Amino acid sequence: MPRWLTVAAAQSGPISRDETRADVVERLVAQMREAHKQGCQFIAFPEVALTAFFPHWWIEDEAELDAWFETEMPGPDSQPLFDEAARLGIGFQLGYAELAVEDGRKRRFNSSVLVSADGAIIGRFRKMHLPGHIERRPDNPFQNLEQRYFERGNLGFQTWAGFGGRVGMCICNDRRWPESWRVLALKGAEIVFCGYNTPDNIPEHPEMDHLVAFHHQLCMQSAAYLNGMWTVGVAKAGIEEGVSQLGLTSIVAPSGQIVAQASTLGDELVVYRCDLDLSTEHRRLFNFERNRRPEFYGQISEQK
Ligand code: ING
Repeated sequence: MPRWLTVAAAQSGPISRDETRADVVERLVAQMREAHKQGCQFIAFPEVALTAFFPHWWIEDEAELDAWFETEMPGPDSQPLFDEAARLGIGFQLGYAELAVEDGRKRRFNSSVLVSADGAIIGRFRKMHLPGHIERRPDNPFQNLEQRYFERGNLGFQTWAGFGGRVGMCICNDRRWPESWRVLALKGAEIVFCGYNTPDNIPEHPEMDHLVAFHHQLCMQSAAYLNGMWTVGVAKAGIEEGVSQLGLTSIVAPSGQIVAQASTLGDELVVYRCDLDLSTEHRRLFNFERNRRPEFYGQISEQK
C-alpha cells in the first residue's frame, strides 16, 4: 500500500554576504509557495540556508561571527517561513547556524530543524562531522572554518515520526560517513534530508576536483541503497562570494536510483512523489534484524 509523500528539494542559488535574512526568507517562502502549488507536502532547504556560508571566511571579531548565527528558531526573520508553512499546511526542514546558551556558556552548532505542517518544530539536529580546519590558511582561495566556528553536534542522529513515515536529518559532511546513514536506518528512517554547501574544488586536494560531483552522488546513492531509504540532498549552489559550489540537488530512491535532480545552479525546486513504502519493501530483501549479524563481525580494533 503506497505511502505517498510529495517532496520538494529546494536548491538555493548563491546568497550574497550583504543579503539580509529577510531577503533570503522571501526567496524561501516563494519556493515554499511553488512547492505547495505543485502538490508537495514537504519542502527541504539547504545547510545554513538563511545566510551565505560564512565558514568560508576568516572572521576574528566574536560579535561579527555571532551575527551570522540565529539565537532563536524561529526568530523574527525566519518567523514568516513558519507562518507560511502553517498557512499552506506544508512541513519543512531548514538548515541554519545555531547560537545557543547551554550550561551557562555560548555554544555554536551547524543545525537543522524539522517542522510539522502546522509550523511546530518536531526535531532538531546538530551536524556531527565537521570538515575543514581551525587555523587560517591564507594560501587557500577560500577557508573552511567549521571546526573553528562550530562545536560537534551533541544530539546524535535521531528520527521522528511524521509525514506518514519516519524521518531523519544529517548535514553535508555527515553524508561522507556511512555511520550517519546506518544509525538513522537502524533507528527506522525511511527518508533522510541532507542540506549541503559543497565547493566544487578542494584547495588541499586539487587531484580530486574532477570527482567532487561523483563523490557527492556516490554518497547519496549508496546511502539510499545500502540502507533501504530515500535520501534527499539539497544544495546551496553556484558561485557564492567567490566560492564555486556544487548543485546536483537530488532525490534518490531506496533502489539507489536518482529519480529527480536539479539542472541549474540557482534557486530550483526538485520535486518527486515518494512512496515511503519502497523503504519497507527494500528492507524485506535486506532485512536488518535477520541479515545483519553484528555479534559475529568481530571486535572493531584500529588495524594500524
Ligand atoms: N562541505 C563539504 C562537504 O563535506 C568537503 C566539505 C568537501 C569535505 C569535499 C571533503 C570533501 O561536502 C561541508 N559544509 O561539509
